[in-house]
Amino acid sequence: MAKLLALMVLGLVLAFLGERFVTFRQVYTPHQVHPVEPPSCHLIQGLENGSEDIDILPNGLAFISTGLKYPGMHSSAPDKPGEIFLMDLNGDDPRAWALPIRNGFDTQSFNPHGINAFTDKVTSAVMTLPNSDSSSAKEDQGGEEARSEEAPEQTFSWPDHVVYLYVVNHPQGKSTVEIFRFEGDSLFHLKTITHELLSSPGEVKEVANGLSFANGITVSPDRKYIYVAAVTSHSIHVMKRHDNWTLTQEKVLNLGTLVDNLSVDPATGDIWAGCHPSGKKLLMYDPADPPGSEVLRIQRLLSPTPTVTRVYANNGSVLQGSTVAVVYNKKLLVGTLFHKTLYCDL
Ligand SMILES: *[C@@H]1O[C@H](CO)[C@@H](O)[C@H](O)[C@H]1NC(C)=O
Ligand SMILES: *[C@@H]1O[C@H](CO)[C@@H](O)[C@H](O)[C@H]1NC(C)=O
Ligand SMILES: *[C@@H]1O[C@H](CO)[C@@H](O)[C@H](O)[C@H]1NC(C)=O
Ligand SMILES: *[C@@H]1O[C@H](CO)[C@@H](O)[C@H](O)[C@H]1NC(C)=O
Ligand SMILES: [Ca+2]
Repeated sequence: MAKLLALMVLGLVLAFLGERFVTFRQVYTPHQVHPVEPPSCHLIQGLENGSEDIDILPNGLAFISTGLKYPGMHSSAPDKPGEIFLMDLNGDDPRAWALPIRNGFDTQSFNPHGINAFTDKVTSAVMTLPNSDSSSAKEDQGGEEARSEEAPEQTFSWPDHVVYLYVVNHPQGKSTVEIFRFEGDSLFHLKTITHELLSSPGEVKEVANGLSFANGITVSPDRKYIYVAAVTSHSIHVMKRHDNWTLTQEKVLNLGTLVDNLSVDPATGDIWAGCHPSGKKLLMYDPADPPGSEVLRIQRLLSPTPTVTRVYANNGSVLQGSTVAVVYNKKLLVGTLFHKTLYCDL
């Protein structure tokens, strides 16, 4: 989202030059937010300074990046390093805690942006989740605010699998990719990738054009379609992926809101979109008139008549600047650029 904002500012400048006036008008369309909320939602304790990206493993463990700082963009904790939080979505009342990072990683300059978990099959690996009594977990999620109910001891064992977390990091304004191995209760830093291609790709092939602000990208469960959120044209583009890695556009679904990230529910194939009702409020942050949040579910996107449901909408009084919505087993997590994190039972 941050890169998106920087580009949006550029887009606005271009708009003033008359080139992209339509885009400009769309970004600034006032959008009244009427509240919508699933019956059971609450904010997650300890995750109130952004949760830009969320990735959920097939077994219900969610990784959440927090504390993104990006030039020209609001941050609610400018002096606090970023962190990666973990949540186990299998319990009734899951809580989140910061994962300690081991192996000499510079946590002070950690500024995580996008994250992706990668699971590798190996011969044998067992991971243990800390229970709620674990002293490090208690300290990390903030003392007396910790939930009083003791979670049962949980053991995450996934024989034959090792989980790696790939994190886009912006330490001191640079861009790197950090690779961590998830150790059940912490992250073990394996490697920092600093490559010139990260900032200016050399060999690239254009596979799609004409998108306005391509941001969230995801793949259909059968891997045949690519879904791209085109933020400033308020739409999702559906591309068919051919065996030779070319893409052809199948359809465009207009959603009337700034679509940020997309995720696919692996169980149903539904698409979940974190959206921004007002680009203006997001860009020019005013705590007295904050940006709102919106989550859309798109069912049967490939059919002639997809169903779009506004699952969550709020004017910013509860949740500001939603970037991502991810589901696991009828549970919904909504992340934000710099604000809180919402959990709902669907
Ligand atoms: C959300 O967008 C950011 C870029 O703004 C990207 O790094 C991240 O991976 C995206 N998350 C999802 C779930 O698509
Ligand atoms: C969020 O940031 C503020 C300002 O730095 C800080 O006081 C607060 O403790 C942070 N909250 C969490 C849960 O990290
Ligand atoms: C790639 O495959 C598609 C579908 O089979 C075909 O229409 C297209 O011409 C191919 N493009 C190239 C560059 O080979
Ligand atoms: C946002 O909604 C709440 C409750 O629905 C309302 O009390 C508040 O006045 C609204 N704020 C703005 C800025 O519209
Ligand atoms: Ca991601």
